[in-house]
Amino acid sequence: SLRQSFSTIDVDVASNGVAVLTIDRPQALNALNSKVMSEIVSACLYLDRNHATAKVIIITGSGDKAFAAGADIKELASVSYADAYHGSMLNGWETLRSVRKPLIAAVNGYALGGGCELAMMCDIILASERAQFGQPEITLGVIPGMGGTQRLPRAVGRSRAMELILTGDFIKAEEAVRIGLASRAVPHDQLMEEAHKVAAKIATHSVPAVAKAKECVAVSQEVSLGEGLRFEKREFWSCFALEDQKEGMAAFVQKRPPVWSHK
Ligand code: CO8
Repeated sequence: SLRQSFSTIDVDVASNGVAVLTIDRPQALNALNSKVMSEIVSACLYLDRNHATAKVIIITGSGDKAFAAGADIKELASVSYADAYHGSMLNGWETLRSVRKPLIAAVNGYALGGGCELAMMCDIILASERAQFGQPEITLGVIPGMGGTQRLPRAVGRSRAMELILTGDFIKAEEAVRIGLASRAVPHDQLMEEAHKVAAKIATHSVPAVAKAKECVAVSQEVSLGEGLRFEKREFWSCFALEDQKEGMAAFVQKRPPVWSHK
């Protein structure tokens, strides 16, 4: 089974299409070593390819303390520049961008360094009231390396991102919501229930329409407004090549719920 093919993460896919991927190294605060990283990427790519099974993927951390407290410092400590440059260490991350299904980060505790960056690779960040976010790499004599210097300013603006990245300070869930890093903070014991609610609702929609909407928003983070609007217009009209567009609009007119073929 899917679950048995991984050792550092747990993967569960429910019949409503909601998959939950749990980083399972609570004793190391779910620190992201090479194995964890490659398993997260493989699991997401696998779930993305299998239309029938998962429609939305929730990523969370096991235990009560951490989503992920960063890359594994014990593993990184001895890496040489030559190894990192020639090796493929952590290169797999970029391929998470190719996942078409929505990724929801359910941040149950510390999301630091690579953990904060993993959350920012997701499409929606839901935070437990116990969550803390930060990019403490500067305190280790390095800088963020999995997208922090690029995604954080896009999420919260340049000044706030600079302050977080240059001080290494942590912020609490409420502050993360206020500055737009997380979409919502919820009581700790309701985090997974809320994440499931959001995921389940997304899973009721047309799979290709959801993928197109996600792709357009992702593109907005990379290109000029003009280019983005042109991309959106093409994707909007391309929806009319889908059976789901015919069904969705017919269902509205006939005052009945749509039955998606996801095609
Ligand atoms: N790596 C390895 N082990 C960790 C990490 C980590 N990031 N974080 C915590 N642990 C371990 C601790 O070493 C400890 O293990 P042990 O029991 O064997 O001593 C255990 O988890 C529990 O941690 P603490 O005792 O420290 O727990 P506290 O409650 O006292 O503190 C903190 C919690 C504040 C979260 C603290 O653990 C901490 O500061 N952790 C490190 C946070 C950090 O600096 N993260 C950034 C790491 S660097 C990074 O992410 C770079 C990513 C870019 C990679 C780019 C590749 C291309």
